[in-house]
Amino acid sequence: MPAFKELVFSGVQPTGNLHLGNYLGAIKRFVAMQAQFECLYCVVDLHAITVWQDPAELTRQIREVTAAFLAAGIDPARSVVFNQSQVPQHAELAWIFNCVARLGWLNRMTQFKEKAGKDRENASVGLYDYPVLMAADILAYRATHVPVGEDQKQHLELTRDIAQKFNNDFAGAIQEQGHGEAFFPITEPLIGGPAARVMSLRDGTKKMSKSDPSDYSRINLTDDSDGIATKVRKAKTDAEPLPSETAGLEKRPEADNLVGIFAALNDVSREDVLREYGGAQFSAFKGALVDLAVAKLGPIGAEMKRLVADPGHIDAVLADGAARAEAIAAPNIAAVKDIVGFVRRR
Ligand code: AQP
Repeated sequence: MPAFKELVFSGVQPTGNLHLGNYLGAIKRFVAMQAQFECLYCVVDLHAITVWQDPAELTRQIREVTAAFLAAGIDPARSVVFNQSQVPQHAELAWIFNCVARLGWLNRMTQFKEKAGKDRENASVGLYDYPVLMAADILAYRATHVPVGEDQKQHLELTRDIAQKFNNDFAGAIQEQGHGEAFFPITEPLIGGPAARVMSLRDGTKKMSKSDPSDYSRINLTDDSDGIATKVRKAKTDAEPLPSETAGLEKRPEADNLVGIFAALNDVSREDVLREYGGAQFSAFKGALVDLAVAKLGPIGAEMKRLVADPGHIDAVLADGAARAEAIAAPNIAAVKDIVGFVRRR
């Protein structure tokens, strides 16, 4: 595999209720990556409409996710911050990838099965095709690294399969046109840390999710201190005190979840947390977790509120990011069209 320039891409859907899972599994890590990589962070509005979105709400939520990016510490001068629908190359490449990806591959995607539920016949074609668009999002930039939560692992494997198949199917043209052995990198998923999968506060076996009907299942980034405190205090736990070692968290999903959240918020490991709180009752541990969560999330929520009050500024950030994103994607997609054999305007 030839060496590709290191580039990070990731996205978040503007589908409301941005929560602690989105923050710890994704956005907080996006911020950290800026020190090491050139990064593109995308508000994936084309993905959002795979399920019905009220138009006015969608507009509001695109700005709110952008505000969350900025409030959390993504620097739009350094990283490219934009919304997907402003860069037409995502949809263009998705169509070409629709013709590379196989039905059998998509049929295995568990997220579609979960999201479509029993009424599969009534799900949108877009929801089924979601992972192909995600591959296009990443590969339009020939991104080499993608930080995501664990729930996206299977989709990233599909991205790798699509890149590999495209490189194989078009190997001759890729070589002839001077791109070497492969046009697309085999993207590296960056999944990890103590909060790769943050679970619901009401049920430690279910992922914390935007669409959970219970607001007590998640901490929203816009929750105020009282809201955060109430939700942490009401979080489901068991009757035992915290163990001193991580092995003691096995088969205790709620305890494991709260310890993981504490560790991720404080940039330490589960082991470090248990070294300090092993033997503590949940009432004491939850008190410490409330203080930590309010200290870390309070300023982000406040800054989000300040930023969304100025939609003109947010829209300008997105427009600038979209122009910079398109400047990277456009030559890549032009090259893909040549590789595939399309005749194009020059
Ligand atoms: N619970 C989670 N723990 C860790 N990471 C998570 N992510 C989502 N939930 C968790 C990560 O957040 C990023 C953005 O997610 P998304 O907006 O693209 O959509 P999603 O994964 O579908 O988010 P939800 O909350 O789970 O939405 P619904 O309820 O609609 O299914 C991704 O990197 C994701 O891994």
